Amino acid sequence: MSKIEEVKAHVENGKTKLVPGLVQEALDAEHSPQDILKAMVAAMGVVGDKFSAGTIFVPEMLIAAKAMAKGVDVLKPHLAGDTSSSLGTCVIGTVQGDLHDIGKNLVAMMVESAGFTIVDLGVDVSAQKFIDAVKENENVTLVGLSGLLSTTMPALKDTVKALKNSDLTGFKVMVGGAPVTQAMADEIGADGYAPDAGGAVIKAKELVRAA
Ligand code: B1M
Repeated sequence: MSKIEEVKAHVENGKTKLVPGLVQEALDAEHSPQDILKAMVAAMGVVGDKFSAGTIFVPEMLIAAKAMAKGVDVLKPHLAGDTSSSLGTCVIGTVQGDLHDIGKNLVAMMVESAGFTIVDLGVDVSAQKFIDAVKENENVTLVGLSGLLSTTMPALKDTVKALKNSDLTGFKVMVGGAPVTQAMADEIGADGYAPDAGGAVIKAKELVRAA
């Protein structure tokens, strides 16, 4: 088994203590940080499939998420890019009712490395909290909304609507998360959508530079 396969297997099995060391060993074995990240994301896909199949339950999902987060901590400095440009502040969070934060954290990390200052509101964030954060922070050019559950798609829609109907200006709204699509983003009036963290960087820059 290659180091990268070991990382994947240990994330799947929620080996929180072993994953950071294995990620470091994979880096030392000259696997690219992007490939290691891809393996960890794939591991979470397997975890989700097992949950759907009823072979694992919420605690196992949670521990796998913790293992992945520990691995991402080791990868973070290796994924950071050019931070020399200043593209303003990105307020980001997972919408109300939703506690999933791994994808949102990856997007925040990559968008930060592209030159944005990040204000991360965390998970289960109400529309009002997003609005307050736009008011309270300087030079907000982007608001990022993440949603992972079908049941929180209405909260995503309501948050976009509340931001767009507020008297605040000067920022674009980007949405993402597994159930979100470009068609849905268009329908709910978001300015942009990205399917993954790499795409989020491209879309964030495009939205802000076009403003
Ligand atoms: Co939950 N969960 N979960 N879960 N969970 C899913 C999402 C699910 C698909 C699993 C399944 O059934 N197969 C399913 C949702 C089904 C649906 O609604 N369509 C589900 C469910 C049902 C639930 C609960 C309801 C389970 C229960 O209690 N019975 C519950 C809900 C709790 C709540 O939120 N209120 C629940 C709880 C949890 C845990 C807390 C145990 C844990 C989350 C821990 C944490 O995040 N800290 C968890 C986990 C780990 C998962 C899976 C297994 C993995 C999610 C993940 O981290 N993926 C997930 C199954 C799956 O995704 N296949 C599942 C890896 C991550 C890198 O990908 O988050 O998609 P992702 O992010 C990507 C893109 O989506 C995109 O870029 C990211 C990076 O590439 N992206 C953006 C994300 N946000 C973006 C924002 C952008 C742009 C792109 O712009 C701003």
